[in-house]
Amino acid sequence: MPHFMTLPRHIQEGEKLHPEATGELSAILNQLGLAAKVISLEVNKAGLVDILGFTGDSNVHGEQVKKLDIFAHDIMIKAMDHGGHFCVMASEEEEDIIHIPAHHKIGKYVLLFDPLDGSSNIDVNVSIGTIFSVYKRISKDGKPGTLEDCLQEGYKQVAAGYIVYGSSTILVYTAGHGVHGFTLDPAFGEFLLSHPNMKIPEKGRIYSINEGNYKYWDNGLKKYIKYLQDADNRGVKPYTSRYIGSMVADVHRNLIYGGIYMYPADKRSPNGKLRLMYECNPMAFIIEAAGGRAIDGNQRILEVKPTSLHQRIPIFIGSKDDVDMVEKFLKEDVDFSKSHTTVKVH
Ligand code: P6P
Repeated sequence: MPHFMTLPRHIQEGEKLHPEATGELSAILNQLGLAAKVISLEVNKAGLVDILGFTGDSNVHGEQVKKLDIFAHDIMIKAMDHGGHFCVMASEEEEDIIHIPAHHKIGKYVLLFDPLDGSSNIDVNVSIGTIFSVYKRISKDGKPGTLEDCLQEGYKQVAAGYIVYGSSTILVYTAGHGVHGFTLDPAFGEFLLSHPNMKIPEKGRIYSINEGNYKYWDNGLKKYIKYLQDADNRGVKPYTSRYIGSMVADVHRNLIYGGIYMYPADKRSPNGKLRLMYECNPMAFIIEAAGGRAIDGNQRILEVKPTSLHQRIPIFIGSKDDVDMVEKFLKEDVDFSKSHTTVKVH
């Protein structure tokens, strides 16, 4: 791996390989890298807020101390609203679409993002993440973007990525030519290529789901989870359960080790919990680009026709064989009780 392969250099070299690239997407990705560095700095001192006397709504400098997810939202807006790349944006933290300020040039891209997913984990120092999704506009150039620009199927994304703020800060993105991971070197504030051409193992041994909801699950899902737990009875290495409560961290681990993350519909949440436009679509775009799958139980996440900005959707995402298997249980409601289960074990 070439030394000192920074995010800007990697994007620029990627551009040379793809003449159709306009260089604008590169500028967008570089700006997102800048926003990630600023958010990472703040996230990494979150625990110090109380110790350093940053109490309540104002800190020692008399500045307004915002909740970290609002801070992350503001940073994403400030970093992205003036480059002339976007016609409209949308955030998990904002009910309506976000227009580009009148005095800024209106661009031809659309940005949707979850500024800080898993923010309830901040107070207990558990990994959290930022997720972003980029589309080309479909409305008339030169005018402010529209809600329709934001409500496009996931397969139309031109780029997607996430930043996971964990033991280190890692930015993972795809612009349709492979999935690439960069680790932030805090010594000089650069993202350096650490995971080139990421591919998710075809089959994993990790499943991620909130088992506290077990009694609300459909029978097919209950049977699938029991099937995983009995893997050793079939001479297969048993699966292990890993659930951090932060989708970006769980999906990132499964991207590297293999496995499946699930947030299903259940009797209490008929559409699951995760948001389609700025959580499931970008993560599905990345995982499919890395050779995995992402479904809502019936169809590819990326083919779901969006109906509203903050709509929720069930998601089963990860290693191809694992998603194939849960799909079988969800659709065939496999009769697990029979010793010779009809589900073929790979
Ligand atoms: P639960 C965080 O709030 C989040 O959106 C995902 O990052 C995470 O996987 C999930 O919700 C956790 O939800 O209901 O299991 O606590």
